[in-house]
Amino acid sequence: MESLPVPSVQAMVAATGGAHVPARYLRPEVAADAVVSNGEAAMPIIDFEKLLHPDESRGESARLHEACQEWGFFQVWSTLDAYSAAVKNVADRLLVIMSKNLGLQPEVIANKCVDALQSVRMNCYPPCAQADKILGFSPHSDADLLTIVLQVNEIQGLQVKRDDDTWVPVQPLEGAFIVNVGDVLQIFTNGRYRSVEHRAVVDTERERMSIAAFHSPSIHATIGPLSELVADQEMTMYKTVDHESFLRFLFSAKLDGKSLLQRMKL
Ligand SMILES: O=C(O)CCC(=O)C(=O)O
Repeated sequence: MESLPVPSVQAMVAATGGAHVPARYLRPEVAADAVVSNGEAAMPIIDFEKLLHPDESRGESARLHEACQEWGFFQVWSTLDAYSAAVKNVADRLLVIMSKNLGLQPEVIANKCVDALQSVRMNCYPPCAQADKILGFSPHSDADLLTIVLQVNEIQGLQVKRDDDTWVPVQPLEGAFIVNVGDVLQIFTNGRYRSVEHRAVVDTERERMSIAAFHSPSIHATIGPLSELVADQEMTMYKTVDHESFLRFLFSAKLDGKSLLQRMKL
């Protein structure tokens, strides 16, 4: 059977700006159908956090049950709070294991993170026809302890700088976070752990999105090599400053490679 060649919708819109719609696409019932105004019959919204909360799950679960029976459609509301709490948990657990790997008591880094700071940034990189001539994000290292990045739509873009100055693209892995050591962890560990420069390139055709969650110690913590790691005979590589001074360094520095670490060097 031969198929009938029809122009694509995009081509039609491009040709007439959408002014001319071929007869076979016209649907008179759209104008005739009753559409209730917004709010008159709002689709159920389920709060995902409540659904998982021991005290509130019963009520929310009943609403979910009803939504499935009455509507068969519902929206799930999950705030960035739920996401940020989940990634903070991942960061905290990784920091405990890292402490042990460094020969420290598990809580040494965690103790610096009571009332830790966390910030979350959503990055959106529109496509660009000249993608090979631009960058989505300039080379930089992160000024925190640990960054956890979710590549939302699994389009490659993040690149990590290696010692030989080559850039290695990070292959998005479905369901995986990308974690990178930040400047503060490099300073805490007196250089044992490396905060590495990275950048983001853009795609020629597809938009890319990522969510980066930055985890830093408490504002009251001092930023400097951990005393437990700086043995008498080991050279201390970085200054110790209070967190506020560190942040002042950060905000007065350009987003330029590892310039912040350079300023912290002794
Ligand atoms: O988009 C990415 O994958 C990385 C973003 C990033 O480096 C940042 O937000 O600091």
